[in-house]
Amino acid sequence: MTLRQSSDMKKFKECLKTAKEIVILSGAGISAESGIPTFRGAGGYWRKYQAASLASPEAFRNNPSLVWEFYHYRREVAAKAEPNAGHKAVANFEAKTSSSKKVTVITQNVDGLHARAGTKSLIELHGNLFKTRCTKCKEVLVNTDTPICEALTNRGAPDSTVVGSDIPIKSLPHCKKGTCGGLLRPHIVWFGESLDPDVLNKAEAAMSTCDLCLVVGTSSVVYPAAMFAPQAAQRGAIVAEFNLEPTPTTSEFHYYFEGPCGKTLPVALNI
Ligand code: BJW
Ligand code: ZN
Repeated sequence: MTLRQSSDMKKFKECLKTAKEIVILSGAGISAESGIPTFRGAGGYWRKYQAASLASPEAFRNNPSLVWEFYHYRREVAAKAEPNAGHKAVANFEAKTSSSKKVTVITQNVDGLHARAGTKSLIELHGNLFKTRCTKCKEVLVNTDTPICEALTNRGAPDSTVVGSDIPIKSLPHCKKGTCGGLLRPHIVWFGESLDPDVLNKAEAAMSTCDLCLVVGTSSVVYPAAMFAPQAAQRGAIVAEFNLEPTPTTSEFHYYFEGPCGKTLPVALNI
């Protein structure tokens, strides 16, 4: 589909005023201004590893110690980070329009910053850094302990000169439910894993009825999230993208607002 694209903020705000069901689909870019590295690009490395190479079931099977060090580091960074003007603009918009509009925030982020900014109607597509799942009994629990286990104290340094990881499996976090004792893993959707069907259904339901979608700070290369907004545009919903640079899907959308979303969102959502 080829659209005549606009960066006319005034026109976009008119659409926002009249829209009844709005989805805000966010990615790592919305948390970049809170100091959380994005996945693709220069910041997407921990030690010598690209983040994506540690976010996989194979990586966890091969070296759970290394993967837990990586997630321990990420948990510490996220816990110390604060929601920024972009997260706050989204939460304020939801709060002030809740009686007149249905607003749903679908995030690919696992850092918890949308919730901490006050967003209520939130779908976390890829899980949450502060939840664990037992590899044996599958119980999911919120866990904000820092560190999550004694053995991770002073571990997880991102320095590329640190090599290997040798925490014995018995010292990594384990399930405390009854006699289970299974190894815990982060409750995160890794590459090649399916999204939680309930979570995916909720996201697809919101996407299928929205009349306006804001796509914020995502490279739109990871599926299934990458196809949500293009599909919405194809069935006639208005889609506006907020990013530092064009993405593979930009040409499919009606509006494109370039710049840090900590600056563009507070303007766009202030109606
Ligand atoms: C700013 C900014 C500022 C910066 N202001 N903007 C169909 C075709 C091909 C492949 C597949 C397919 N369907 C499924 C797949 C396989 C795979 C996939 O998509 N691969 C692609 C890479 C090709 N998908 C999956 O495996 C998914 N599972 C699945 O579909 O199961 C069924 C299935 C499996 C296999 C085959 C077919 C079906 C699961 C995906 C789970 C993704 N998990 C991760 C890791 C989480 C781990 C963790 O956090 O520890 O989630 S990957 C990583 O990417 C993370 C993110 O949520 C996700 C998206 O990244 P995001 O948010 O877009 O970040 P970036 O860094 O890419 O982009 C940041 C953007 O912000 C940039 O555009 C910047 O310009 C911008 N920006 N500062 C505004 N201030
Ligand atoms: Zn268990």
